[in-house]
Amino acid sequence: MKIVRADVIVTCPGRNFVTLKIVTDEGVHGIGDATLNGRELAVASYLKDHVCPLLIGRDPGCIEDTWQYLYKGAYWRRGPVTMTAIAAVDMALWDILGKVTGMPLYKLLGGASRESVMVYGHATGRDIPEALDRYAEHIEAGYQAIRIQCGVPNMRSVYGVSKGSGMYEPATKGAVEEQSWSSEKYLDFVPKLFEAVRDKFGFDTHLLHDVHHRLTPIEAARLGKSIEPYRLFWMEDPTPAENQAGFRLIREHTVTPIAVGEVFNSIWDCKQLIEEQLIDYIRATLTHAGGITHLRRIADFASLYQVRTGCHGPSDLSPVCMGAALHFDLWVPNFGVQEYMGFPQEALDVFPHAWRFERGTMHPGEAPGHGVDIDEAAAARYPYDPAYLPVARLEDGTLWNW
Ligand code: GCO
Ligand code: MG
Repeated sequence: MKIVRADVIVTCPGRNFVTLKIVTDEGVHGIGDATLNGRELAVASYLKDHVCPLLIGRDPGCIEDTWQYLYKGAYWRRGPVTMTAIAAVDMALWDILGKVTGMPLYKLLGGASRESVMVYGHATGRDIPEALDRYAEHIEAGYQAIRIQCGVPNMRSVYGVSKGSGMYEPATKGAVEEQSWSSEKYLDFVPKLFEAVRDKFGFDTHLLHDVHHRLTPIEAARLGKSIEPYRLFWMEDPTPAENQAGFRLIREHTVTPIAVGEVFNSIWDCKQLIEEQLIDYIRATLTHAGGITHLRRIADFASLYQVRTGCHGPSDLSPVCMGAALHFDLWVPNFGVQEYMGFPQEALDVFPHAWRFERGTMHPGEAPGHGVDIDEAAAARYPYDPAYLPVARLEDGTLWNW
């Protein structure tokens, strides 16, 4: 079998998504997610201008060789744009293999290690009472794991809290939104949020929280220590992770589990974090970390150190990534949890999918491949609409980590 076409589809059903569609001479097609929030067209161009021409004539079954060819063959290794493009190819090729063999992806990987995939949802509020209401709704919906984010008193804006009543969506159209940040105010306030959750709901749900790269290592250590009584499932991205050794400082002070990796795109970004056991959960995901072929490598390496997976799953990764991730999660032996934010209805219409949600757990379904397709006519009704992620500034105007 040979690849005869590779097309890039950019669409905005509620938000922007980039999808790669690969077609074979036998008429089988596979799709992969290539969405990099706020930088979508860079990946679309990388694929269209530099990768698609190389795919024509290749055997779609040579998945590993194609991965190595695109990674080593570019000479310029790693980086979010390159690795997202490679991931889309990889996801589409696994999809084709599944369709050709008639097997769902999780079976190709080695079969299910569990009955279903535990997902965590987002409970967010402008203040503690509102956040607790959202938390209660998640318990009601059956979630066993819930992330909580909340507005901080006297701080203009904060990561993870929606402005209106709708779904949280950080990317904005037009001008880049400027948010403000004070680590001091946050650190004084946030333990009270967790205390309120545990006081009201007890310890039966897994409690998660995203620090979104805002603290220094010693501040993160202080946070982790101060929230130990509330026994979080994890504190996410407590500090930027370019300097992996920086996490030693956090580890020396606290037993609060740490999850990192949503901005990682290669095993090299987390090698030290994993082998020194500086984290508990690796959050790299298929779309940004080289697809199934590479994420499997990361997960296998992590398993040697009892680090479990906690794949990133925001609404800015498409339903294609969600489907493929659920197959991966169902198989991966060292699974921790999967993030699930949900999607706007228009996005679900553009991407018909076999995956399903049921009371806090998900299943990828039994369709061959990853079980997600694209309705191109529907996609064409939603043209690309540029949007940017916000930036954060300290209260004196210094640009900070968003
Ligand atoms: C998460 C993430 C997201 C990111 C977003 C950026 O934990 O889900 O932090 O909310 O901010 O994916 O595009
Ligand atoms: Mg995050």
